[in-house]
Amino acid sequence: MKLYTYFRSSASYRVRIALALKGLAYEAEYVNLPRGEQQADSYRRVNPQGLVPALEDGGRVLTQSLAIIEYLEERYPQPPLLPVEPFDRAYVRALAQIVACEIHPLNNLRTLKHIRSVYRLDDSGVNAWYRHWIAEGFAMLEGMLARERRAGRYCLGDAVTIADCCLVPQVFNAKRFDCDLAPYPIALGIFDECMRLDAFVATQPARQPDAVA
Ligand SMILES: N[C@@H](CCC(=O)N[C@@H](CS)C(=O)NCC(=O)O)C(=O)O
Repeated sequence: MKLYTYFRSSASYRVRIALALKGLAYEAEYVNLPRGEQQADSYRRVNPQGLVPALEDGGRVLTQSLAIIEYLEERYPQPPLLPVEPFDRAYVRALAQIVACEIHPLNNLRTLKHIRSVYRLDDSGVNAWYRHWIAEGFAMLEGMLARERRAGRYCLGDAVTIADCCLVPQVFNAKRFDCDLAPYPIALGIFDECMRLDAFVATQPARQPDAVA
């Protein structure tokens, strides 16, 4: 398998975690987002969306991190990243989608570039935008985790799921932008537990060969 990835890409980090948890080896192809390599013709031939991650398996290309993780789950089921019971599966998918649909697209590189150039926001304006959507999204996550009371060490009990694969990279992003995460103790506790696991530690941004300060 070949993973097109960028160290700071949280969507790529989700997939790196899933691959690591399942013990799947891959070759990494680095796509430098600040340099705009995601827009290059050579990469657009791999993923016309111009986004990372993309995963090549058996000569075919998969895109969109959640679809990639679900593919890995179906093709390489052990250890499972989805629970067995349908309600539980929908629950962890919902948590994953709060991150992937309600937070991440609003704070993506191309969104930030767009608001900076079209609406003439300076650094402090962009940071305020970023922190606003982190606060809204994490309040949703924390609210759901608190109301359902189903978290154990991880989002659902004591087994890592797709929800944890999404939560941890989003916490990394929030920390990078100095967001206040104190109001989300359940989410932070889960983050701390995940970061005891090699699969989350080895795949974190700073440990990637393409990482730069
Ligand atoms: N929904 C997509 C999001 C992919 C995405 O937005 N990736 C970001 C990096 S985390 C990217 O490639 N951004 C490039 C850009 O904004 O130009 C997924 O889950 O894979």
